[in-house]
Amino acid sequence: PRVVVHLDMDAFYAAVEVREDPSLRGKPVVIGHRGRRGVVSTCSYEARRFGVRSAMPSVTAERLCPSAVWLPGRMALYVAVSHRIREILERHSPLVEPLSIDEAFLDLTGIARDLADGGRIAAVIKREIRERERLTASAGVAPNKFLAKLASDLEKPDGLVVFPLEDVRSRLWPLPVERLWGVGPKTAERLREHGLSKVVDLVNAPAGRLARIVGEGSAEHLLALAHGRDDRAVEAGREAKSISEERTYGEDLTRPADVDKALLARADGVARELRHEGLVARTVHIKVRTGDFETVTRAKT
Ligand code: TTP
Ligand code: MG
Repeated sequence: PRVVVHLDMDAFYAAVEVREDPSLRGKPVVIGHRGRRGVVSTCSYEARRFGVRSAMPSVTAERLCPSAVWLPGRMALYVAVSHRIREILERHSPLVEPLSIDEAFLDLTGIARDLADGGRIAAVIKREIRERERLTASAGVAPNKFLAKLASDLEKPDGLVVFPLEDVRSRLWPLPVERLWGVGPKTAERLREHGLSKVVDLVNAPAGRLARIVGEGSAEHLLALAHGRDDRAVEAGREAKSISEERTYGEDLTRPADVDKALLARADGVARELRHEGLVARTVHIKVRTGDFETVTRAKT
C-alpha cells in the first residue's frame, strides 16, 4: 500500500502577514482590496468566525466583519515562503507534487513503513515548517491522493489526520457528495435532485441508477472515490500547464473600446511571460466577470 501525504498551509497569505507583523495576531485579518470591486483572497481564522471567506465580494466581508484589518497582499513574499516550504518537503521525499502556492502532495511510499509512520514524518514536516517559517500547516496521510487531500482538510488549522481505508465508512460516507473529486455544484445539484446528497447515498444507490444520472464513466469514477479508491500517481516536477493574468477594475468598463484596451493589456502581459519562458500556447481562455459577479469564460484552441 502507498503512503501519500497532502499538506496545505493554514490561511496562507494571512498567516504570513501575521508572522511579519505580530500586532495582527489574534485579529481578524483579510487579504484583498476593499470596496465595490474587491474580492477576498483569504482571511485569518479569526475573520472566518464572522463568516468571511475566500472569493467573497469585499463589500460582503466588510459588512460581516467591520473590525477586520485589510491588507492588499504581497505576492512576491508569499512565493518566496512557498519555495522555502517546498524545499522542506523535498528533503523528506523526492516525489513532491506542488498543487498550488500553499499545497502539495508527497509520496512517502518506501520511505514510511506504514501509514502511522507516514503520520510521524508528517508531524516532523509540520514541526520544521513551524520552526523555520513560524507558520502552521495541515496534513493528511492516506493510501492515496484523494483520501490524503480529504484528510488534510478535516482538522484545519494545524491538523494532522491519518486516514486509513478502514475510516472511509465512518469519515467519508457521511460527507456531502461535493467532497468527491470531480463533483462541482452542477453535478451535486443533479445528484441531490435524485435524492443523493451524501457519499453514502451513492454507495447505497441500486446498480445502474448513478450511471443513468451522471453517465457510465462518471458513475464508475465516483463510486471508486466513494469507496476510497484512487490510483492517481503523485507526479514530481509537474510543470504549470497555463499562464494567466487577471485584473479587477475600479470602475465598470462599459465602452467596448475600453474593454478591448483592457483585454489587449492582459494579453500583452501573458505574451511577455510566454516569451520569457520560451513557450507557445495551444489554447487561449478568456474570463470576464460582470459588475454583479457573474463569470463568463470562453476558450479557443
Ligand atoms: P487556500 O489553501 O484555499 O486557503 P488558505 O491557505 O488561505 O486557508 P486554509 O487554511 O483554508 O487552507 O489558498 C491558499 C492561498 O491562495 C490563500 O492564502 C490565498 C490564495 N487564494 C486566493 O487568492 N483566492 C482564492 O479564492 C483562494 C481560494 C485562495
Ligand atoms: Mg491553505
